[in-house]
Amino acid sequence: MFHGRGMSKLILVSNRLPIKINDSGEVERTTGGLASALEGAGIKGDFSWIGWGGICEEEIDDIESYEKKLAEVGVSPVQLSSDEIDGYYEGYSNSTLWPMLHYMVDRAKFSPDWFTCYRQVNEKFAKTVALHADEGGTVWIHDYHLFMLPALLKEMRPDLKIGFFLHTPFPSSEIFRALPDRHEILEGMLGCDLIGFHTYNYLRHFRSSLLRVLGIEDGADGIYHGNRFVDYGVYPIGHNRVGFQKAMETDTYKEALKEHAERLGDGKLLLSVERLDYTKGVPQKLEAIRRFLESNPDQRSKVNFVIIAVPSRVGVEEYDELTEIVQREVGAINGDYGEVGHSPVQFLHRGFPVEELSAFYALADVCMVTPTVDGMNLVAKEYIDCKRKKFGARAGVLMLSEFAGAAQEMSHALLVNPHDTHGVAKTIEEALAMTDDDMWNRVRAMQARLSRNDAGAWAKLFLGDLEKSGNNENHPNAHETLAQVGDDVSARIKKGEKIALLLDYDGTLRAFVDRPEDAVPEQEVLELLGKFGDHPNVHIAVISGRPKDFLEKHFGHLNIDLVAEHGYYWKRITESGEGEWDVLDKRADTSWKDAVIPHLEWAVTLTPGSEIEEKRSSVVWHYRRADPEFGLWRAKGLLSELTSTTASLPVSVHHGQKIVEVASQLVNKGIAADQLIQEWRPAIAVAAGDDQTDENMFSLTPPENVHLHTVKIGEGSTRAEHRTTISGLRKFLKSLANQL
Ligand code: GDG
Repeated sequence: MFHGRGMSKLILVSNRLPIKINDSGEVERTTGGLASALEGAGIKGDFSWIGWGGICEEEIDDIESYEKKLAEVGVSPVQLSSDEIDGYYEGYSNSTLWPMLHYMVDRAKFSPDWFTCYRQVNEKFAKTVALHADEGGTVWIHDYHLFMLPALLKEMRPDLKIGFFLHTPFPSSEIFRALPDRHEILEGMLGCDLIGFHTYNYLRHFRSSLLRVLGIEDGADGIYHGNRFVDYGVYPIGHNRVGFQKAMETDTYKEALKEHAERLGDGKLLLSVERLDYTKGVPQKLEAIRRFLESNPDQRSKVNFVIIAVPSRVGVEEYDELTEIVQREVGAINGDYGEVGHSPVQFLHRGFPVEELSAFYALADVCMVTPTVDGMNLVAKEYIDCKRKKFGARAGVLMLSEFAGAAQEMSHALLVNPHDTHGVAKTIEEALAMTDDDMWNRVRAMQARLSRNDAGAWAKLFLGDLEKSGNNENHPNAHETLAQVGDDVSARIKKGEKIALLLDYDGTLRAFVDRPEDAVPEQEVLELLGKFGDHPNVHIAVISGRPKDFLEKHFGHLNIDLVAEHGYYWKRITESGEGEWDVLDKRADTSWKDAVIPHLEWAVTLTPGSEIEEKRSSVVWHYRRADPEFGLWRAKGLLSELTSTTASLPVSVHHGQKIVEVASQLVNKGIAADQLIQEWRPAIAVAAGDDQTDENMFSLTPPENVHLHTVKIGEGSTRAEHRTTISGLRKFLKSLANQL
C-alpha cells in the first residue's frame, strides 16, 4: 500500500491519480501499469502519488473529506478547476502536445492562453510536490502533461532528485521546432536529474532539439546545464507481466477462453486492442482489411477481425469524429463482404476486464498492432506474453507497425508500414498462412526478452539510474561548486596574502554571441578587472585566444596583464603601470600554416556560414553561424582530416566551442599561465576558462606553496576541479572584489 503524507521517500507524479471512486463513494486504488511496475520493482510501500483525482474542484462537495479519503490510500490530489482542465488538459496537453509529439502538426492547435494555463497547472503540481516531498527525496514525473514541472520543482526544492519519463515519442526536431513554446518545454525538462525515453530514436530527436532550439551541444549520456548534470537514457517500458499471469490463473479467464474458443470454432481470430485514438491507425487498418477481404473471397467466412477500441477522450470533437468514421467503415465492410450469420469485422467499442482481455490474446491467431505513431505500445508485448501453452493459448503471430516503439524490440514480429495498406493486406495473408511451429518459434524468441524486461524491471532500471544520476561523483567532469574556492580566497585576502586570477575571456567573462566582434566586455566586467588590477595584493591576467589588437582595444587601459592568441603574445604591466606587447616564446614556428589552411578553406566551401580566422600562431575554423548539426558533423570530419595531415607538424589541433583550431605546439595557455605564476608566486591562484584550450591551464602543476584552484565554465569534460557558469563566476568575482 502507499504511504500517507510526508512519510514517503519516493513520490510518483502523473497527470491522473491511479484511483477511482466506487459505487458506494469510496476511493479505490486502480492497478494501472505504473503501480504494478513499482510493485514489480520491489517498491511496494515506500512511495506516494501526486496527481489530479479526475474530478473538477467545483464538483467536489467537501474538499477536506475528499483529500482525507485520498490520503488514506496514500495519494495527494492537485485540485484543478474546470477552466484549468480545459486549458491545461484538454487544451495544451491533448490538443497541442499530443498531436505534435505524434508528428501530427496539422492537428495541433495553438493557443497562448492554453500554454499559460499549462504553466500555471505545472506550478500547482510543483507546489504540491514541494510540500509533500521529504528532504533529499526522489520524485519520478511521468509524461507530457508535466514537461515544465521538473524545472519549477528543482527551483523550489534543489535537494530533490528528479526523474522524468516520457511515454510518448519525442518527435524529430523539425516537428518539435514548430511548437511555439519549444524553449520553455525543453528548459522545463532540463530541471531533471534523469530524463528517460522508450527508444534511442526519441533520445536522438531530443538531443537534436536541444542543439537546434537551445544551442546545447551535449555529451553522449547527458548534458551540463545551469551548473547541473542532466543524465538521459533509453528505458523501453515493459508490460505488467505479473498482472497478466494473475489474470490467466483466474476462473474468469478460463471461462472466457472456453466461451470464445467455442464461438470461433475453426474460424480465425485477428485481434486489435487499442484506445480509440487517431495515432492508432484504425482507419488505415480498416482499409487494409477491406483490401484483404476484396482479394481473398475464400477467407471471408473464416476470418473474424475483432477490434476492441476503448473509448478515449469522449466528447472531444476529433475523437467523436474518428469513432463515427470507424463505425461507418466497419458497417460498410460488413455490408460489402459479410454473409448471413457472419460479419467479418466486429467493432467492440468498450473496455474488457483484464481476465477477458487475456483470453482474447491467448486465442488470437493474429494480433494487428498498426499505429501510425506510438511511443511504445504495450498491447504488442501483452499479446506475446499471453501466448502460454499452459494457459491453453493457441499459436499466434504479431503484426506490428514499424512506427511503434515496440518494433525496436520485437524483432520476430511481422513488421508493417500501416500507411501501405496493400502491404498490410498481404501481411494478413502471410500471417494466416504461417505454420504453428513458425509462430511458436517467433513467440518464444520474443518472450525470452519480455520475461527479463517487464514493467518491474523497467521501473527498477530507471529508479536505479535516477539514484545514481545528478551525483557528481559519477561524472568525473562535474565537480564541486565555487563556494569552497570563495572561502579559501577570502581567508587568504584577510591574511593579506597575494592572490592571482588567470581568466579566459570568451565563454568565461563574456557570453558567446553570433558575431565574435560583438562580444565586447561589459562595463561591469571592466570595472571588476580594473579594481583587481589596481590592488597591490592581486595579480590578474586575461588569457585569451583573441588577437592582441582586440585585447589591447578593450583592456589596454587597465592595469592588468594580457595574454593573446593562447599565449603567443603577452603584455606585462610593470610597477609603473606601463606594458608592451611581446612574443612569449620566440622559438614558436608558424610555417606549418601553409599545409593546414587549404583544409580549412575547403571546409568553408562545403559549409555555409563558416569562416576562417587567421592569427599569428594559429588558424581557426569557426562554424557558429552554420547549421548547428551540419557544422558539428563537418567539424568532426575536419578534425580527422587534420589529425592525419598534421601528424608530423609542431601543432596541436583542438575542437572548441563551435571552432576547430590548429595552433603552434609551443604556444598554449598552460605555458603562459605557468610563467605568470612562476613570476608572481601568489599564495593562491584561480584559473577559469570554458574550452579545450583552457584545459592546459587546468593541468598545470603549480610551484610548491602556490595553491591553484581550477574552474571550468559551462558543460563538457574537463580536468578542472570546480565548475560554474558565466554568471556564477561573475558573482564570485564580485564578492571577491567587495572584500578587497
Ligand atoms: C501510452 C503511449 C506507451 C486496452 N484495452 C483494454 C485494456 N487496454 C490496456 C492495454 C495496455 C493499455 O491499455 C494501452 O497501452 P498502450 O501502450 O498500447 O497505449 P497508450 O494508452 O496510448 O499509452 C504508449 C504507453 O503509454 C506506456 O508507456 O506504450 O505508446 O501512447 O496495457 O492492455 N485493458 C483492459 N481492457 C481493455 O479493454 N483491461
